[in-house]
Amino acid sequence: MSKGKPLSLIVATLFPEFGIGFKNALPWKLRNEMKYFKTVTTNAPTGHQNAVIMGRNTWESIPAKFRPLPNRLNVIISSTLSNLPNEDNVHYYNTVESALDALNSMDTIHRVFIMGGAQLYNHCLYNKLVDDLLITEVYSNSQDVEVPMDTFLGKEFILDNYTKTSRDALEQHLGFKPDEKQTEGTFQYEFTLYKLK
Ligand code: FOL
Repeated sequence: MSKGKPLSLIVATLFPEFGIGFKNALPWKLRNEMKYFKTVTTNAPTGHQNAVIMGRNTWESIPAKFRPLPNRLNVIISSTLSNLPNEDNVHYYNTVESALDALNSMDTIHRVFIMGGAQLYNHCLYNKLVDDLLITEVYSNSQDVEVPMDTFLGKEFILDNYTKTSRDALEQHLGFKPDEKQTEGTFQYEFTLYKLK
């Protein structure tokens, strides 16, 4: 394992419980939020591209027409490495540590993002592999309809070990000014940056 390229975790979570999924899918459809994910993970200087690291379940949750995610090196972590497609711009590793070692030695890779799911997020959090958390805080507007959730981030661990930064720090990190508080359907959300204490 090595320190090298900036390593960020990117996630949209339902507050206050830090729910992230239901039945191996996102529990909502937030068009502009997905656009933010795409922009942030794709933006790289000319001649470079970013890498997105995901677990096999997350890979399978991406609609076939969108994968591999274009203009990014797609890195899939799978302990079995079986039944995986052989595609351009898709690399496989057994562990996230071996993936990071390999990516750190690739000159054309700019930033590296951990994009889920829960197993990979929580492994990277508990092992303090990531310094920056790009968290979209999602809130439900609806009091009577509960959002179904069966997958969560380690909320206590995040609040104990990370601090939410200012909007300025977020803009500096991203290199652009994202939209402020937004509403889509029955959800409100806000883009934030948390840093390791
Ligand atoms: N982080 C954030 N902030 N929001 C998310 O929705 C999110 N989702 C995942 C990981 N981190 C996230 C994992 N799930 C696609 C689909 C599912 C997914 C991640 C990405 C996907 O298809 N992305 C396309 C854009 C699709 C579209 O335009 O609708 C891409 O090119 O990034």
